[in-house]
Amino acid sequence: MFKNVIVRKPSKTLCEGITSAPELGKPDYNLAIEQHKLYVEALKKCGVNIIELEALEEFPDSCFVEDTAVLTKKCAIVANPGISSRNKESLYIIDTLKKFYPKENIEYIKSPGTLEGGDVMMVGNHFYVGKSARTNKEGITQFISILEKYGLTGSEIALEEVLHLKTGINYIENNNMLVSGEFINKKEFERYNKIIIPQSESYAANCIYVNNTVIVPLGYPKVKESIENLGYNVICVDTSEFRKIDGGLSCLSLRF
Ligand code: CIR
Repeated sequence: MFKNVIVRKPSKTLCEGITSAPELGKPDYNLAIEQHKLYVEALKKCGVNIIELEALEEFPDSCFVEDTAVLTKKCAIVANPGISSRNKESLYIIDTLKKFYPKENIEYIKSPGTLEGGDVMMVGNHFYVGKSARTNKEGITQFISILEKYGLTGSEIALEEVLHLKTGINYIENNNMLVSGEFINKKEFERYNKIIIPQSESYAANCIYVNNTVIVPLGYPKVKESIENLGYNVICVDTSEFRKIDGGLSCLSLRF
């Protein structure tokens, strides 16, 4: 069960966020704010306490708060984002983490190690970590040794196509794994019940499980139906403005 969720309001500078899909156009700030509100409403329906942080105008991508930390039952790990325009975002999450974790259980990924939370997928006490353009080998080594200090485990997954691990694969509990593209045939995920995301709906591989509800991006009917067929309660949330800058549902929150 998740008790708490941290989100950060989108900044007005959002339209300058990093994107690999400029053809989708720039995000509309007012619509992004509206969509963010509905995202928070959906999370509230899942029974969690919401901690909403103020926008950080100097960081266009800062609403993607997931990338700044990894929160486990035993410790919080402050990330070290691997792209310069986002690197200092992680400094702004520390004060909030101190309200939930004792100081000695707050750990840090240190340079030259880099790691972004979007590259980390939690499956029980095991954490899969994507080696990506943002998360490097040294970051992964540091991350796994921190996990092991707390009796948790981690393993590396090499990424070839996607930005972050969770851009393409997400665990929705009960052994169910949403898999798209490069993850469909990866041997590391053979043991799970794989829900194959069709190429036409690949964006919807990024769903979030929160207390027996799965939040699914609006506009991906095949994915929605597959998840409903597994017996989950499903809530759809429109994330069109965040998609324009490579963001999805998981990126917008830290759930713990
Ligand atoms: C970035 O490139 O960092 C942002 N425009 C998107 C971050 C998405 N975050 C995530 O997948 N966890």
